[in-house]
Amino acid sequence: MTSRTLIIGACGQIGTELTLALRARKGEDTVVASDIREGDVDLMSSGPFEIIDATNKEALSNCVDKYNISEVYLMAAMLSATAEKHPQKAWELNMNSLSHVLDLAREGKIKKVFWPSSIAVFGPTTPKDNTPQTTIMEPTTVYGISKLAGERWCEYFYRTHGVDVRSIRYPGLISWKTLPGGGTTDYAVEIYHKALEDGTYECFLSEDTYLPMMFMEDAINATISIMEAPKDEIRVRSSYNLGGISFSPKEIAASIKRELPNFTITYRPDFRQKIADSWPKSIDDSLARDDWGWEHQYELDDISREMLSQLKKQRE
Ligand code: AKB
Repeated sequence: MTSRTLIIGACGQIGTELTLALRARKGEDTVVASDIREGDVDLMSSGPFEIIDATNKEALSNCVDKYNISEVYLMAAMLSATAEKHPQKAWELNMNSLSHVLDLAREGKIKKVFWPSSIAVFGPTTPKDNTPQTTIMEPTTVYGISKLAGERWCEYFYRTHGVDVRSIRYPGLISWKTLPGGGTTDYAVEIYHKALEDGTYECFLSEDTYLPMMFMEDAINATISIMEAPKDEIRVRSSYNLGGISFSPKEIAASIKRELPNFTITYRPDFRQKIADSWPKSIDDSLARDDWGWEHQYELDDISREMLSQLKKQRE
């Protein structure tokens, strides 16, 4: 039987675009999408889809057997802001799903695993500018703690059981196809929607809060590149820093104004400000560039042009 790829959490912000990109690349039938609930029609109609709770090991194992799965992308997770409201649930989802997938790989049922980490693994004691790959990591959010623990599990399973697991520390991701849900960097997507709907946006972070960010197309390219790289090029088995660009709410507003001169922004920081303040402002991703040839394409103004033109088309 043909071996297939399984995306867990396929209806989320990254999962949706990753599933469509992998189907275009590998063939629609060979990429199985799964999530706890139904999602985008394009995604559901373009290939196999299964409802699966990522914390249910038996359901995962049955799906792996049913479709002869050899590669898994585990994209299901509760993000930083929602996780602060439901810490126990976040911990269970983020950790149990990873533990099940790593276990299935250790048992030899899966050959290769992708698992997303995040800039949230860093904390207030981490150097903030051009944050190095290896540095102080004392995350203060439950999401960050789960991602840091997950990184240690990945490296442990690689070293102890030879599991071929690969990972990226994603920055904030900006996309027009699917809305993000429950993250601290979500403002950088909401702002484009509000710019077109209302011409104004009230930002939940302060104007000078710099965070590392990336356009979704770059993130998808990075994800596929790291998974397709020869095994011996992947020297980091916890997770690679991935930077892209870095900007503040004031700078993204200025970039939108270049396209929509009447756009205005106001600031009302909420509980997410504290989370953002604990994260890096920019990331040193030279190891990803050296090891598997990572390169970003989109700068802030490219992202603004693309976001506004795609969202305008969706509204027509
Ligand atoms: C979040 O804001 O929680 C995520 C992340 C940076 O991992 N986008």
